[in-house]
Amino acid sequence: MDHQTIALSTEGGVATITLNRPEALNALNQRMVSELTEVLSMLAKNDSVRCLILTGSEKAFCAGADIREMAGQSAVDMIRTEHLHTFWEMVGRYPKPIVAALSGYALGGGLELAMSCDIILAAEGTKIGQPEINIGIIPGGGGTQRLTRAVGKYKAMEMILTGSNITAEEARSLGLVNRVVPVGQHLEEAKKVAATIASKGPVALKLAKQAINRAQESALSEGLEYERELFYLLFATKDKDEGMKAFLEKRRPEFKGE
Ligand code: DAK
Repeated sequence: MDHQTIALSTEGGVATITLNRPEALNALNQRMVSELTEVLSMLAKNDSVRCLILTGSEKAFCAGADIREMAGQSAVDMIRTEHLHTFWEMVGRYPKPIVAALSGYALGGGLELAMSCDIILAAEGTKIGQPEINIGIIPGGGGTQRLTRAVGKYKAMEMILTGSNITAEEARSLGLVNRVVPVGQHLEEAKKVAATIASKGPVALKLAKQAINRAQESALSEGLEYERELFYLLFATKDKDEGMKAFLEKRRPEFKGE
């Protein structure tokens, strides 16, 4: 597919997807959702890619779903937009780590997209929120669930019921953002984190992500059992042999995802 709304670049095991609809502050329209779905599926199958970065521009990570497009849609139209559900499902269960690098605005579906990623870095002053209530709807891409798990019931209630934004700094203090960096440095910082992640064993990365995500949705005893099973499974990989051998031989490991 010829990409009109996103850009893709890859370097040393890290793929960077840049949202690119500057005229609409990177609002997610159907075209962008289709392009993201296509690129994410392709990168999931590409063994040379071990970590992804999702970013936008300095002015906006993403101002949410495209209101111009949604304005004319009925409930039935929304129910029929199968690709939307496929997309949100796919990002939420993506097999490789994704670092979100925010700047400017991360609102509505934009924040939901960031929360579906695994690590969130933000430039100073980034405005973060779920403003859907201001246009007569509620979050539809997981915001009521993921935000509540991230910041707790009361802050989530305040953000979602009032529709007001918080800053990157406040989001960091709430545990919603990993790190706040100076304006213009969010992508550089994300590249450093992603390069570190990309140097690890891909199978271990995948299973670690799976186990942490399970903690979000299961009882502790079930999560612990799941972790144990995945932990044992890693002892069947060559990467485990290589990682431990490299440690004992005092050299850097070369993980192959086997
Ligand atoms: N949609 C479409 N266009 C948008 C947009 C959006 N979300 N946000 C900004 N734009 C456009 C503006 O219309 C304007 O276009 P022109 O008028 O120049 O043609 C251009 O971007 C620049 O925006 P502003 O002139 O408004 O810029 P300001 O700096 O004054 O304000 C702002 C920036 C971000 C505060 C403001 O643009 C704003 O409030 N934007 C709307 C934010 C918002 O309400 N976001 C939530 C949208 S609802 C689902 C999953 C998810 C969702 C839905 C369903 N399913 C799985 C079913 C998600 C829903 C949402 O995100």
